[in-house]
Amino acid sequence: MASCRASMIACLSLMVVMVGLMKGATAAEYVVGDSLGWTLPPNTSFYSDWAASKTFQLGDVVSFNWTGNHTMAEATKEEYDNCSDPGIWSTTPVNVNLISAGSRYFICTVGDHCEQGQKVTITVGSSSPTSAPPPPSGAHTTVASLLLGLISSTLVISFFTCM
Ligand SMILES: [Cu+2]
Repeated sequence: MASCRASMIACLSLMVVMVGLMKGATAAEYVVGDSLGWTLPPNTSFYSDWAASKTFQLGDVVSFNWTGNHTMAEATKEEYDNCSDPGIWSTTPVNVNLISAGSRYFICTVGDHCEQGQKVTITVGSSSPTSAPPPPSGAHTTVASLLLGLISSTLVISFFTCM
């Protein structure tokens, strides 16, 4: 049954392509502070402005990179607001995977860096009314998921037909 095998191979290749498309559509990597990186900012609103200019989605990665004497610590909202040291911090570079919705708080624990604005809130799936509408990649992913489901069921059917 050569034609049977050929159609199965075609389905499998399509699946691989679809999975690749879905990954491409969902995952984005953001470097905190862009070219400035994670350091003492020029003003206290620098990192909140930076975060406000992005739309973070589930599956995205936020990357903290720096040189010199800094740390990156994930804090509670209270620790973030008061610039108090959570006690556990990381050294450069740190990649944070955004695997859940909601807000996460990051600060530098060195000296008064946090007070000077080296702190950032990353919010995934913001429900705030000022947030921008979701980018078309969301719809793209939904279509990809539907197609993937269709292709995999075709594959299963052709598999049993071939037997
Ligand atoms: Cu610092």
